[in-house]
Amino acid sequence: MPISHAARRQLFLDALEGQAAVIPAAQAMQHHADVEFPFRQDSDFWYLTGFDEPGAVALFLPHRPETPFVLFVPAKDATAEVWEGFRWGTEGAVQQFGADVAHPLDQLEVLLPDYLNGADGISFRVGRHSAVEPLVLKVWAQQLDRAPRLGMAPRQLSAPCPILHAMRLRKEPEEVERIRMAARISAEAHEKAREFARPDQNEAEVRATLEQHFLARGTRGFAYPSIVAGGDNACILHYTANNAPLRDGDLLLIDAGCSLSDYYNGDITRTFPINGRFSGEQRELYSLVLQAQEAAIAEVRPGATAEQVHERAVRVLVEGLVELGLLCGDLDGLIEQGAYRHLYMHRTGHWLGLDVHDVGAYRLGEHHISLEAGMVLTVEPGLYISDRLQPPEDQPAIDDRWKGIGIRIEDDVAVSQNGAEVLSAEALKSIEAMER
Ligand SMILES: [Mn+2]
Repeated sequence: MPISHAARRQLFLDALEGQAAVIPAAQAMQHHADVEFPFRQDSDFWYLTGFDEPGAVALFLPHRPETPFVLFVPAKDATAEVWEGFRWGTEGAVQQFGADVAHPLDQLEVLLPDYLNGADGISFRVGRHSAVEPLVLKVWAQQLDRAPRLGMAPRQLSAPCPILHAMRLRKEPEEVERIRMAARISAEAHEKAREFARPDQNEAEVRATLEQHFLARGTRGFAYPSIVAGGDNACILHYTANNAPLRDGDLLLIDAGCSLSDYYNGDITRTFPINGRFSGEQRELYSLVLQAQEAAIAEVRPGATAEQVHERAVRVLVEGLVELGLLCGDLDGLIEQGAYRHLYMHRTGHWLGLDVHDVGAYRLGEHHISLEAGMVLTVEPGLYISDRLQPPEDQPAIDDRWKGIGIRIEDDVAVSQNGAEVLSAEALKSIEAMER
């Protein structure tokens, strides 16, 4: 079954309860001079429309049941299309994308007041859409001004995110299938990169291998800037320079995933010895991270929480670090005080979907969100012992033999009816598979 944007729109319209929603597309972004970045659609807009042109605006109007879905799109323009490519125009918006009515973008300002008239409220995310926000606020202000005479006006401006992001957090089976595909292609790229990598290459060559595979497999390319980090560079969590030589004896950490044509993403991290053999210290730490990751994945099931998954990883890591003499103190005390954070400073995972760090709450107040079948999250513990690392006063100094080691192992995991499915399992991670 293909993904049904129409079914999502119906659910969204029902949940709006009489409020009108204004959901803008992403704008084209300038790279330099008259050159733009490759276009990336806004995920909320994409989720509801599947329409991939910049600058468009979708209206959801439950108070107008005859025409609840209105699209404003870039107008057909023969000259512009010669330079920038095909546009669907208003006819395509209706025929291909199911809009009840479509208008050229330049009519938004004139027509928006009328469309929003009669709604109980306006649902619009402030702070994110600088081109559309002044218009929405102006229309609302005008309606409030006229309310005493008209006898009605939208009473509130609300955020669409709680509705929309609760929907996006719970993936349809067709979405899990797409993430499975993204994870598979990403896993293939990791396998290729590990087979390719050798001492004295540059990080950039390994990056090229990964991204060559993403493109050859028909994806849009990387989902986020690939991290190809040899040795100490692996201790920079968002390292993207990817231009240092790979040294014999170092580990190589690769955090990379592709984005499919419909924007579903893979997000995988693997770490392996560049020369094909772990040193003793590398092996100790790698097997500890792997043990933590497998224990954390084993926690993923309906009814558990992302917090429990994180806590499990932390407990295994801290236990192992105490055993290795890299932490000292009482296990529970170390965990409670976060005394491990100089070695493991990030969370164990995040939701994964149309955004790599996907939308959806992790907690509501004090209540942690329970995992449900159809949710997809990453599980990615790590350990980072930089050359520059200064442990806190009350923790042991770290011997040089442990320095310059950064390890993370990350898989994409779908919550299933009775447990979990590792979508990225085709990227190997056993100690034996990492060596050659
Ligand atoms: Mn991740």
